[in-house]
Amino acid sequence: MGRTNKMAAYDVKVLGEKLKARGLDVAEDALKGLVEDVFGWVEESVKESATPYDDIALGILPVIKAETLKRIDGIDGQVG
Ligand SMILES: [Ca+2]
Repeated sequence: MGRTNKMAAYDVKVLGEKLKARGLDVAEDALKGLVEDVFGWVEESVKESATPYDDIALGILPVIKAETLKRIDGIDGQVG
């Protein structure tokens, strides 16, 4: 439960609605691919960047990615 808004944490329906508003009406498989690519891109960038300030993200990104993918997998109501 968020403290300042009514969105449930990591609610993939909210993410889906945001993408739809941008003209991206994506199904479960496409959303999984999108999340894999975005998180992969961020992780690679964190490792390659000269600044040490983003390194802290490396510890938490895999956790957020796994949680997000788990929730996306529930979109079609079946595992896989
Ligand atoms: Ca599924």
